[in-house]
Amino acid sequence: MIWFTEYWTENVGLTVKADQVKRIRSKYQEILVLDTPQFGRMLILDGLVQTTEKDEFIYHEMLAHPALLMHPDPERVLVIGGGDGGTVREVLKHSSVKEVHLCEIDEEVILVSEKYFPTISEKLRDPKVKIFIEDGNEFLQERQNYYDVIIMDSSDPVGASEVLFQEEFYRKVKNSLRHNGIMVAQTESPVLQEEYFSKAYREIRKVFRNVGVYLAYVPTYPSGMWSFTIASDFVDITDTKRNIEKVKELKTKYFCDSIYACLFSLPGFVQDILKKS
Ligand code: SPD
Repeated sequence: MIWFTEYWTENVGLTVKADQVKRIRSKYQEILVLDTPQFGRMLILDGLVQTTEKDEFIYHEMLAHPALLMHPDPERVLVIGGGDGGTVREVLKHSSVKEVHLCEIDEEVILVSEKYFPTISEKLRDPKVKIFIEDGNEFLQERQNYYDVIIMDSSDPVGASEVLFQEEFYRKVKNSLRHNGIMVAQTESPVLQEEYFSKAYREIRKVFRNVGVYLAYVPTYPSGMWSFTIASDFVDITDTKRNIEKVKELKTKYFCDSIYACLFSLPGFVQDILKKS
């Protein structure tokens, strides 16, 4: 057994007792797989927890379902990042979806997930899924006006992922969306990463007409309070009654109709951060 710590800031972190299952250095990052008594198996990239067997459903359900419900008829979906496959699995719960493109820069993440996280990666080889091992930023340039929903399942905005949190990138996302297109991105913790959170909101608002922020409780992410930012030019993303009757069919464990109905209820201090962003 070892003790692993993810440093959330210079002064605070998440420490778990664990057995090391796999540690490799890919072309892009260090990939670590741990078995922990509390959170089950954990996937860690460059020292940052990406997903755990115990709480992955919270993040993946909350990232995927609101945008897919708000879109009138989502057929083509792009997931950028998300090589573990959890977001793809949730997207495929929507029967209107005909095609899911997964653009992941690091093929090793996919291979490790398929070997060590079968319940998360189980839909990666579904016939509706096409995997592209490419840089998301370059990938978008070649696909204009194509997707109904684009989901940013990125790692934190450091290193290769930094560009995915900038205005220029969000413009590319917008150009790749069809009419009624919706984008949703994971946008960090308002508690411990206020700068990143606030910057993502600011940059996304420069590009899209309608922007909303919602939260979920993800125990293994910094502070546990995690944010998602959803945006569209043509869809009123504040209408959380749209398709609410479909929520029960999704077979989810965290996302449910009452969470959907009050998706944009935010604590006062988070509203204040957004107001001054
Ligand atoms: N601090 C970790 C944020 C990671 C967000 N992406 C996770 C990818 C899981 N599919």
